[in-house]
Amino acid sequence: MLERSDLAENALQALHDEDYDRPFNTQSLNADTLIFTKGRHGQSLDGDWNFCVDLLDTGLRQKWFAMTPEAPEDRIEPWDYDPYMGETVPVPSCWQMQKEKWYFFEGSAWYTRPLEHNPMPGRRQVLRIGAAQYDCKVFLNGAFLGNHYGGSTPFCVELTEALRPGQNWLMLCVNNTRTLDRVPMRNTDWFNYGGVYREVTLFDLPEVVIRDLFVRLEGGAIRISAEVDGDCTTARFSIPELGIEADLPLQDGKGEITLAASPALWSPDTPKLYDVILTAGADQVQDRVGFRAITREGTEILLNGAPIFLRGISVHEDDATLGKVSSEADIRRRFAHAKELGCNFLRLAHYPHHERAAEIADEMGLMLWEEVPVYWAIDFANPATRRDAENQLRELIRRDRNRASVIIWSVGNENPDTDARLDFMRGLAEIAKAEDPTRLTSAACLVNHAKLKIEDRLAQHIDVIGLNEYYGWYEENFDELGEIGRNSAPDRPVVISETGADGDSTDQGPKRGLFSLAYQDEVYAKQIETLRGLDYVKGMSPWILYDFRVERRQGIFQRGWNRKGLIAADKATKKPAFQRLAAYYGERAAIERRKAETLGETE
Ligand code: GCB
Repeated sequence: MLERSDLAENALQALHDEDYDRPFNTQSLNADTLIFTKGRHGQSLDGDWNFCVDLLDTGLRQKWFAMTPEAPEDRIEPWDYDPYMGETVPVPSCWQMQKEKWYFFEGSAWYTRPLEHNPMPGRRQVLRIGAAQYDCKVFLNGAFLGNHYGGSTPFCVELTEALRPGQNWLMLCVNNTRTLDRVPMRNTDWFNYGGVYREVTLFDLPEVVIRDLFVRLEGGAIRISAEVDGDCTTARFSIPELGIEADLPLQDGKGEITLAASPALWSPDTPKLYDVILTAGADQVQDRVGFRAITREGTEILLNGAPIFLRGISVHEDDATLGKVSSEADIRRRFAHAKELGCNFLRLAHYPHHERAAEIADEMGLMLWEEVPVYWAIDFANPATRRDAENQLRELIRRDRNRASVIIWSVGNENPDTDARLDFMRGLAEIAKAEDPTRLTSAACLVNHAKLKIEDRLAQHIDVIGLNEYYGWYEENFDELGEIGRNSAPDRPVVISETGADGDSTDQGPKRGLFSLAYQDEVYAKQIETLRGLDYVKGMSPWILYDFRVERRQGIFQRGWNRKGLIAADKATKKPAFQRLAAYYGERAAIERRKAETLGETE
């Protein structure tokens, strides 16, 4: 902790130092410091935290994190922030949703809370933050413990050494400023929320800690990879329902085994999950895992060897009152609406969604496309940007690779066709395969508008070509869509990852023309008519389930919202296009059922 005289000294120096944040931008909290937490019970640190917005980064300059708690009447120096008292906000939350004056705030904000600690020999304490948008620096009792980049993936930090008996002070500095080198960059079509908006948990762990567990069906057998920290040479793996019990030998903390087994396969119709348990030393984790194979062959996508059509819908994490916070109820409502639409698939755009989403999709039998925010004009030539994107992808995959529902890792969306982009995104696709060879990769690719044809150099490096097309909306000549369809002969499956039109369902919405509900419905009708004839299109996830908040949409029918939702922002009012898509998906599902029946008869 700083002495008082240091504080004064420090305040002065801080006025002249523009390199003040350099020591804190270490990116030391990353995929390699994550700890597997499924099946663990931690102490929730959710609830009220002291809070202060800090536009000028005064806190980092003056080292607010190092101030010794002191009653105001005992202080001999003026403080510019009171970390230990004063205003609070709930965690998780987005500050934009807490006070109107913070609605457009972009910058640093400080979160502080006390932490009681009762030291026990041989125990380790690890803090896990579900997500903080975008850069989060962690301090404990004045010591800087590391920082994390990336607004939608979890990160862990070990507190053991820095904790002291009794009361401790935990401080987070969270910064949501949009900059050129971030992922995403400065310009997005979703709202730049800020804050600690997912759960914060403290885990009390033994000395030997299971860092990672990856369980999947690979080549018809069950394959298990584990990583363990600490002195341990063998872990024990089991799936009680399958009668599986096996030793997993570890070398330098890592081990892999393959076990012959015939589990019931997971599918949307039979979303069967098994409890899996890994024990290492005194540590144990548990997960619920489904086994299935997702592959591609020519232009087909195969689930457990059978061709499927992805009846999907795209969805953001956005809520009129909660912002980017996703409650369990919100995720369940999202999926219930998708089911009502006839979906078997959702595109979780454009960043990793709350981890409960994939767990719930596992149980409900929905397939998912998960994605990192490599969106539009990323600074592809910048190595720091690449490091950040690669880390976000690794964190997402390590978080969710035990989820049978996740069938696609997407490495980006609508990025300009440059050499730097190709190198960057090909690299991401390779990382996805290295981290997880059991899923398909994709990205929203490009169309050559001169040749009217799907053409993207990235396509040969991914499994599924995602295509965002807005014929009837941004592209007015609808006939071109059919032409693109006819001119293209992709060698792999295409999924229409976006299509749609705005429809303003409020009282101010127009009765006809652009932004009317009737026009939105008409676009869906024409899209369905054109796409249904394209054999290589193996799925679609139109844009989007709900209207969502965004700064860049300020037209008279938008007023701060992207209104391409099939359901309005109240998450209740369905627009006519909802029924239009539901009717088409009903028809497709019937075709799929008939196909499956004939296949069953001939087998
Ligand atoms: C797109 C983007 C998506 C936008 C959407 C739109 O192509 O991928 O993020 O929100 O179009 O509404 O313009």
